Amino acid sequence: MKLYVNGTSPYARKVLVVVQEKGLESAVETVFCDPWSDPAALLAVNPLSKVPALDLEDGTTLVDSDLIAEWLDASGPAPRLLAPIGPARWRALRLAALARGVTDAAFAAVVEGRRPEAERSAGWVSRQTAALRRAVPALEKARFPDGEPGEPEHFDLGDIGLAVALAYLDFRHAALGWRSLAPRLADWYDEVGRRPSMQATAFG
Ligand SMILES: N[C@@H](CCC(=O)N[C@@H](CS)C(=O)NCC(=O)O)C(=O)O
Repeated sequence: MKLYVNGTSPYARKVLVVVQEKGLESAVETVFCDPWSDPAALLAVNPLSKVPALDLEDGTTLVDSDLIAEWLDASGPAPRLLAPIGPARWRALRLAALARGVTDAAFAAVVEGRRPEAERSAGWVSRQTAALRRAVPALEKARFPDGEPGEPEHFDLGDIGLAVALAYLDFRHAALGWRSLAPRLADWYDEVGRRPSMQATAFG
């Protein structure tokens, strides 16, 4: 199967981390492309011209990072990155949704900054930045509810979304200083950021 990605997309990185955590590197051919230039090969897989997009052997195409991550988890080998229906699954999905919202706000602010100057909205960027300031402490609370001890060895789809969202804040929003908003999350991130899957998929 072919996975369309680029090197600076947080959505693509989330899926690349899943590929590594599942040990699927030899089953997945990674194709780097620029989605903003509407390359024909990507459009054939994703008419939205967004990465990530996955082209399966039987011609089925999957778009959207969360769908692709869940599909790779369900159809690939152990370890399972999403628990069966029950509290652990809801915890992971809740965390994944909040982390995705942080990624969306962070990415929207970056895209806004790339528009021609006359078309940029400072108000839109500050709305996204305010959302990030509120959401980072909420992420910490969602990851460590009521003093629950950290489990760095546990790295499910919720944690992967969270780790990649924080990595993207470092990459594109260093001025936010997210670590001072969520010191416990910062310790957790220092730990999980050393995982081979995170190291092998660094932005750039
Ligand atoms: N909800 C999608 C978002 C994907 C997305 O927006 N990808 C960006 C790269 S970070 C992209 O390809 N943008 C190109 C465009 O919007 O034209 C997902 O989770 O996969």
